[in-house]
Amino acid sequence: LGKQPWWKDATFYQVYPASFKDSNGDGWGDLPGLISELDYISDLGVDVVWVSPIFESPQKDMGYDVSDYQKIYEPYGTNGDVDTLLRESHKRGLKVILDLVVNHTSIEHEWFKRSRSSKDDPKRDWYIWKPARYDENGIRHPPTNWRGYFAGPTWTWDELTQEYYLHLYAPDQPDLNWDNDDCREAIYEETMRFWLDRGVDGFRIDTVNKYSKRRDFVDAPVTDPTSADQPAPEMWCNGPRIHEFIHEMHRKVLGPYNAVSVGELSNTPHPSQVIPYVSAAAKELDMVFEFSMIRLGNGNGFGAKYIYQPFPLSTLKAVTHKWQSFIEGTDAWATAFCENHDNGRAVNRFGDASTPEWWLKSSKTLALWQATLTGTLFLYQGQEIGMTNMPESWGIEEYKDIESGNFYAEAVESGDEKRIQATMHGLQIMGRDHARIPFQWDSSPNAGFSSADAKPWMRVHDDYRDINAAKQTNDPGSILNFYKYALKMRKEYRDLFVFGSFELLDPDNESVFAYIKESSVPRGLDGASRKALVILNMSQEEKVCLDIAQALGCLLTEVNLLIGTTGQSEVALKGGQPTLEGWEGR
Ligand code: TEU
Repeated sequence: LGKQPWWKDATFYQVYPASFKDSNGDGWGDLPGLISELDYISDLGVDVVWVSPIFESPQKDMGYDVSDYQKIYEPYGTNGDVDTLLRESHKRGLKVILDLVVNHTSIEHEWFKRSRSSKDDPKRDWYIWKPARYDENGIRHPPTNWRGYFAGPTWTWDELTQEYYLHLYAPDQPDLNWDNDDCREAIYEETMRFWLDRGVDGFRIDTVNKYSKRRDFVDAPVTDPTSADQPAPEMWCNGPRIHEFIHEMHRKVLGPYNAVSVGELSNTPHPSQVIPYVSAAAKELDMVFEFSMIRLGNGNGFGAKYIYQPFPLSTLKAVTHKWQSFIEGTDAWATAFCENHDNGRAVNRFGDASTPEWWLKSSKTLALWQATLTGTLFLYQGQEIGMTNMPESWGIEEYKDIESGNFYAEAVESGDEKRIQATMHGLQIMGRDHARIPFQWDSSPNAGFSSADAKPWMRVHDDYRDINAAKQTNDPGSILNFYKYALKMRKEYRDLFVFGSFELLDPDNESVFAYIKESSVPRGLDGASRKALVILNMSQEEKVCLDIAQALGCLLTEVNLLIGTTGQSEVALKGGQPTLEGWEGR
């Protein structure tokens, strides 16, 4: 393998701070709470903690709307708490990365207040301002017909200076103008070096491919004639100067600080577009999150995101294969993940949460899938205990996310009962809220997230007495202990699982997901390389096991079971045939 950067075989663990652990009973998670659980995180066997945004913010989008990059949002704690977090983490051999949200700021940020104050303000050009268009009746329209990610137009009219400003997300999140040199320098200095100087190890970089907008500001093609606003990601994703900007960020900040970086790369489904961001020679980003897998089930077109589109297992397999093998023969690097704070829980989307038995079995099988994938592995808080989506019986009032609220409101406005129901159904599977409910620590009131008399900012799941970390810590057959074991195995056989190649078997099989990981490191006297066969039964039905020896091209006596979700060392024989139980993985 040669010498590899440390972050390649590291496992990252994402903490959503508002929902992880509340130390002071205000119902909102905080840094002292996170610090108090660092032993839990470290015992899991992960290497890096990624903390979602903790900066000063009006919280219109849960801190992805920053009003002061150098100050911690008071309910989370203080800058001093960050120092403690860094010290206590580093002591345990954990690194810490923060969430860097610099495509946009909050409207409450000083920069934007200055920018909107006058057309002559030196910071006017730090945001994207455009004059209105007027039709033949003198009615005012935005400069383009673009639809934003959270529904509605990407432009908001500002009375004071009589122009529109651009926002790809909420009107409270105006886009910064990266074409302005001073603006970029301020981002590097005030949002990045400030925290790197304090000892932060790197950043998860929000919406990293949207900094360079196309300069012509033209209308997007009309794909939805019923709407005033049209999907237009090609107007702002992977724009003309994007690689120049990211390379500059690397040269001026990430490189000199030796900071690890993982960028969020939505709307970029072609390997040829992804490679330039993560090729080592390009010196841009260490890693990115490519979205094809995490988007499975989303409806097409912006307005349709929450109209659920069922997909067959073969699609999940094909997408996994594509984003496992795209780095072969390149100097680029991959990531593996199936959860984050913007999506429903994996067991509800890719596993089976229909009964406690299938929940347990499928959560372990998903763990085995993730732990055997090539690239750097990212876990999301609660994934390791199989936390599930909010119950379907919970009404729309339990959904707090701005995107959920806006898409639901849009459906209601349409007056179309079918669309309202379909949107609710989609939200129940894919809503961003599911991942944001309080972490289930134990069976005490409020799941041990907050004190018993507190009112958590999101409702605690009804099932927390059955699904919680304390219970699973003491149960050798738990999902949590399976994760710990799987992460150890992943490290021990890193040449196979982290660095190995990926070969998909039987791509059309709609029940069994099987693949071979092969190491490039020769072993034994004959110089042959080690292989692992991963077989995951992604269905409730028993399935005849494929011919293991044949798949691996060796004798069955040469095959060892490294890990299995049932704890059985032998494959069960049913009617003389080796058989996998429902949702068994080996
Ligand atoms: O998300 C960016 C993004 O493009 C989406 O994945 C996002 O989930 C949204 O649902 C698109 O419809 C990042 C953050 O992860 C997200 O939480 C923020 O809301 C967003 O940026 C804006 O900062």
